[in-house]
Amino acid sequence: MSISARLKQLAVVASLTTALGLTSTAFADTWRYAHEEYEGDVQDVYAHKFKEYIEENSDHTLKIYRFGELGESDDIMEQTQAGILQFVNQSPGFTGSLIPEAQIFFIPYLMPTEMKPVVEFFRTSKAINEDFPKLYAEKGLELLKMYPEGEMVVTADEPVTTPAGFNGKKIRVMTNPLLSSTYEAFGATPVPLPWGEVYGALQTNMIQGQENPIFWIESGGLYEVSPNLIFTGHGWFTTASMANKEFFDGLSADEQQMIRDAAEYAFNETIEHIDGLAEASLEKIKAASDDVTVTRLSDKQIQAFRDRAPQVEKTFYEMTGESGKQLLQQFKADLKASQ
Ligand code: 6CS
Repeated sequence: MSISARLKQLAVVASLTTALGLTSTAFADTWRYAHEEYEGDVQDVYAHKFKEYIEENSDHTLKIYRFGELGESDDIMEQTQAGILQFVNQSPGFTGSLIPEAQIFFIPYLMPTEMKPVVEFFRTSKAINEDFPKLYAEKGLELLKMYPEGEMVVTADEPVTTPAGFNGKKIRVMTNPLLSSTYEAFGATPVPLPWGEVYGALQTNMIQGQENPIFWIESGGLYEVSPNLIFTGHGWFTTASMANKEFFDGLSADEQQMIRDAAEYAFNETIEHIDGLAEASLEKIKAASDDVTVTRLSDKQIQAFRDRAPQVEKTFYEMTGESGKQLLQQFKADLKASQ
């Protein structure tokens, strides 16, 4: 068959497909999903469970890209908004610069430190499951799940127990402005950096500390260059999985439901994975290094940091206006209901 005859034949197939209401998604596709972490880390567990469900319940395959394979967190978000990737897992620590309301997770001492009520909150919260999807949709994103990864722990060049102890210390923060305000309120000098620069900056003493969940402090080897772990109890590392909205809207209702079910399945499996993960990771860190110290602030010491939370809340209102105010009200009501 000549090339022009073949092209004509393809055009007929394409118009028939459209006439029958079939989209390209009726065929087996390879979808692309990028996240921010390494093999076996929490986002990687979530991604593989999501993949497992999709591949068992459809003809599609999911190709997963880990940290660094396609760039930094902001790069994979750009690629998703541009439709190059169908799915992305990006944490509000970075999304906060795109969606100011996502910075709500950086108001300190909003969330309890215990895991059970935190998980219940993510499962049942209207703010999380109804209000946030609308905010993400405005940026061309279909929010699938927000989920916790672990309690935030600060690491520094010495054990810090008071806001004065942070004076003069440069502490790395993820790149959203509210988190900088939190560390300013805590007495430190915040330094926003993408993840790829954190280890080197600690090693060369360009920064003197950072915050992250314990599993990440272990898997990223942060304890090697920032060995003093400080449990301040001020928040949880939260992350989110989402799809390019145009891609998602173009799928059939059944496929959209299958993707939502995959996200639900991945959420439940990930919650099981993080249960006990912080404790196990801390044991690994202690076994690997004699330099590590662990400081758990007393209630009185925590109060000195907690007293600084209202000024961060005020900054959140200034950054987000009426929309942020309503979201925070709902967020607090949902937290109360989940405890
Ligand atoms: O601190 C960060 O930037 C990274 N922390 C975690 C737990 N996951 C990914 C993120 O990029």
